[in-house]
Amino acid sequence: MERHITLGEFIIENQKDFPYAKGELSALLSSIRLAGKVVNQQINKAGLAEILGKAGKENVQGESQAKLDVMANDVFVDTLRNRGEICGLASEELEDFLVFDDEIHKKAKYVVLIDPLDGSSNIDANITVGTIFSIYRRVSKEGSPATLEDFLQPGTKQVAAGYLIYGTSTILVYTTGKGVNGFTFDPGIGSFFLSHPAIIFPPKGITYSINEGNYVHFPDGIKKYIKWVQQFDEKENRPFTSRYTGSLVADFHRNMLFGGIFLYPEGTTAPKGKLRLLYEGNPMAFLAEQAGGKATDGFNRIMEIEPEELHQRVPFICGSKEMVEKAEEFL
Ligand code: AHM
Ligand code: MG
Repeated sequence: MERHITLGEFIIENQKDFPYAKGELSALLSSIRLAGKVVNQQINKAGLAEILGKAGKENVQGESQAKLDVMANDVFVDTLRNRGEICGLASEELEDFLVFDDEIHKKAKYVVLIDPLDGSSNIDANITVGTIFSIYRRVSKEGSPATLEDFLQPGTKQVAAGYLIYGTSTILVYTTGKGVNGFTFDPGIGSFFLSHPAIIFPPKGITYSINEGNYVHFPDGIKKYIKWVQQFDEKENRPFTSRYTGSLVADFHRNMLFGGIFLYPEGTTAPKGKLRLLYEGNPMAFLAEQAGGKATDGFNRIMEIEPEELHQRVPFICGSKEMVEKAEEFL
């Protein structure tokens, strides 16, 4: 039987890529893996455990929280707090970042930003959702509590980023800046196994993902681009195919495997787009670039944008490099 590499083995094996590392990043990735397993298990039995539906509260962005949003947030916060690898955490579900300031955490080098359950409006319909994470080295002094500056770093400073996709299988995809690898969870064994080594974004594809219901609100360039993808051109395989789930993780994952472009532009109802720079845009941009794809707000590389606030939104165009460059020509 072919021997499959577990995520744990892979993390340890690749630790040597970080000459300064003392294993904290590996331990942190292992904590994320553990939290992901717990969330996966909860999601799988959600219909039985009466944890579907709304929590009856809104998050800081004024969006109503699903019970599973709250559950996933608590699992990640508790799991990462219980271990000593980070000094602070920011989440889509929390207005302010959390400072873990007992002695062991204060000495930690890293901070984490997460969207604990992305696409959660889909969950009650049993459609794919995900968890997105982004990891930075702190800029504040080790030994002191984490500060806002630790979280407001441009995406180029990310040490690692990734997502869990809870789909037909559960897959953890991550990068530490040396390519992108995906690991499928085997629920019988309880481990993630390397199933998608060295993922490469096809340079172009025939799929576009956008919430076209917002068409009237889009800038002219985006409207023209949409008309262009729908135009007949046999040589270029147009019209392209439209695929949009309402879960960024799912749309991104499909496009990365098969080639495609995802767009969430600004519009009159969402002047800066909907997606959040720090825990949606940047981690996905890091993965996209590491796989040979591209991510832009239309004019700037996503990862070079200087963040100003924790829950900042950003127009987001991401996918196969040639497709993103074509879209930029229209803007
Ligand atoms: P969420 O983090 O609150 O789930 O919102 C982000 C999600 C993305 O996963 C998805 O791409 C987008 O919102 C869909 O938005 P819309 O319903 O406006 O098309
Ligand atoms: Mg989200």
